[in-house]
Amino acid sequence: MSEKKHNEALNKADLEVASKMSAAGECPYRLKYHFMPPIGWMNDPNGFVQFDGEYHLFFQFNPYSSTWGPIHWGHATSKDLVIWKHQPVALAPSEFYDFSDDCIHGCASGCAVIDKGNLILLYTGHVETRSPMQVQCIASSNDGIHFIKNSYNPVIYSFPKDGSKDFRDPKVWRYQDSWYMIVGTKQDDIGKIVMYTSNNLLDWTYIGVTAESNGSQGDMWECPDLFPLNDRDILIISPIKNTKNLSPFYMIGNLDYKNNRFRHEIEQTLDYGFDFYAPQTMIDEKGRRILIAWMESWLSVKPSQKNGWAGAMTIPRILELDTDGYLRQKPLDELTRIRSNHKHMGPFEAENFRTLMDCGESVSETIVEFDLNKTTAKIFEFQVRCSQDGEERTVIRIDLLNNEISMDRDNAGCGEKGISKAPLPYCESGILKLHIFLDASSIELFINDGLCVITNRIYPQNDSIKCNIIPENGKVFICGIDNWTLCSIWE
Ligand code: DQQ
Repeated sequence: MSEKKHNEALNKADLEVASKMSAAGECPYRLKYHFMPPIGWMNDPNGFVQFDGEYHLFFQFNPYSSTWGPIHWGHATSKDLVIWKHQPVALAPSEFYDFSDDCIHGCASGCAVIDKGNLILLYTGHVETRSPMQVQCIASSNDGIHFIKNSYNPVIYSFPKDGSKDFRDPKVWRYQDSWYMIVGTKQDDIGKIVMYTSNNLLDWTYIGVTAESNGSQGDMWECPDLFPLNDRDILIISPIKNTKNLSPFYMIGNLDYKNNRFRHEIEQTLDYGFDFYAPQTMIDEKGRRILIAWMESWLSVKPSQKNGWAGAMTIPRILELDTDGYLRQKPLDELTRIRSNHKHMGPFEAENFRTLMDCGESVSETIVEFDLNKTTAKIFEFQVRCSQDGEERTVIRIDLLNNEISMDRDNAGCGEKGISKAPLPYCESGILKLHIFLDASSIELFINDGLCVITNRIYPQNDSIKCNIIPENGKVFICGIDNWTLCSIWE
């Protein structure tokens, strides 16, 4: 009975996608090698997993509009995390625990696990007008494409005594012989994660609070992720802003299963850009811990909305722990497959404004290394996506006096403005390496092999493709620049 309702809602959503798909394709801001929805609105990545050799990415999806609305789980698969194939919608609001007549909320964020050869999705059913407002649910599939909601849903109905009605985004993993689930929540304006355990994914026992904000780390913790990396555990949180302007952060520590406590020594911002939220990780069959995030932010101007779509994912990033204990995020190796048209420049010195010919294409990858030992300028800029007259530009500014690196999009086109600032990572060798991924409406900057990352959406004109280097009061020494055009992953 309920399967019928769900299938009807899924068919309706798929028909909507099929009928509108060509419209979005016309938009100049469609990305060439980043994942994005076929049409409609997309936010958080969900259920990121490898199943039977194939990568699956689900996402918060409203097929009916380019703004947030009745939330479905969109779905795509990939053999290499580079080329994606859109699949039928996986989950649609249809039941008392995830559907309401106002149809605003629905199947909120969650994760995927594999159990007995089935692909299992765990998600939050959100009905704003009901109490409890958010409940945890489960759906399963044996072919990885068609999902049936469990008749036992919701598998967690009430929020725990340490939480509140904001109780969402389950992340589940297996440890020894049990399943563990963390869920984001809050109480008295303190963001928290709470933990449950289960033997069968259906009956869950509450354990308690695993970690919580120290008062300045957000009043609600969304989309938690907790996983081992080498001999440490990493906890990732997307906090709702409290007094500080918080973006997703990670903590490096250890999870004490016996006492259900996560203790950490290191806390860092995951990405210093404006457009990075709800990151989710998975471990693949090669043993790599891979992260992907929503490359967008809730409140920004989104120029693509008038063309019927909004939202994109970052490129996948491999997470590694450095010998000094810090986290590095490295661009997925497989992305080198879409490189073409390689150009190399350098070494050279620049003393004045200089345009780097052949280096600013709108869909490209650039690696530039500066030798800071030989550089005398204390401040210098590397500008990308510049118009011929230089009026339009996205500015990466290196400030050696204040040990700061920033990305200024005040003149970057028709999107949101603002300057993202990050501490310049320490480099003993004196070599500063910038690894820049440009797409039609995005820039991701990896600094010193991913010790620091800045991700932003930018909306320059198509022909703003110049690249300039601008030293201030001194010389900049460039060891070399490598640049590639990147090919489209979409047919
Ligand atoms: N977005 C989802 C929630 C999550 C939030 C709803 C984070 O489940 O907490 O679309 O972006």
